[in-house]
Amino acid sequence: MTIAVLPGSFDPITLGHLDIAARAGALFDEVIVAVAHNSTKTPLLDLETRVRLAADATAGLDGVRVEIVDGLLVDFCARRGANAIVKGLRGGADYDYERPMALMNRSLTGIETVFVTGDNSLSHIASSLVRDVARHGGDIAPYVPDGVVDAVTAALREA
Ligand code: COD
Repeated sequence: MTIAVLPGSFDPITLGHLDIAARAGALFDEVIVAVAHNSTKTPLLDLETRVRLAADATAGLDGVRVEIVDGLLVDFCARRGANAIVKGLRGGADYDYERPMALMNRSLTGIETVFVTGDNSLSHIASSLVRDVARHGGDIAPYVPDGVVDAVTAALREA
């Protein structure tokens, strides 16, 4: 049984994240989409909403489930018996950002990070841009799974 952990802030989950989850699902028996509790970023969406949207979006993907990760990612991976961390790459900037984390995580416990190249047609999609477009009144529906537009709109109204 091979298990991969796909961590992120998922603030909100996008079609780019979903593409990586589907690709990881084809490579591993189980994929745990791990929603970070204590991200260094201050999220727009609360943890419960990010988890719910990720669970709804991945419901149709065999072997993919959603959990919350808090503390060190490698400790979570060890508790779940994970064989690898999966990260999605949109381009060189993602690689530069992810590479030190991959090396640190391997240095901590030996776990490998598998980099998956996403669909090129989704490579411009980032949660931060989605939030920015929504904040300025743009339509984010083409970039996110069902349910995300309403959740982001509600969160912005309350912010
Ligand atoms: N196409 C392909 N991949 C994509 C796309 C897209 N359109 N959009 C996002 N991705 C990928 C990202 O490159 C990333 O791999 C993943 O999806 C998640 O992205 P985000 O933006 O939701 O999540 P991040 O980058 O904010 O998450 C950072 C983590 C929470 C994963 C990181 O901070 C972490 O591991 N924290 C745990 C604490 C820890 O262990 N720290 C020590 C690490 S060395």
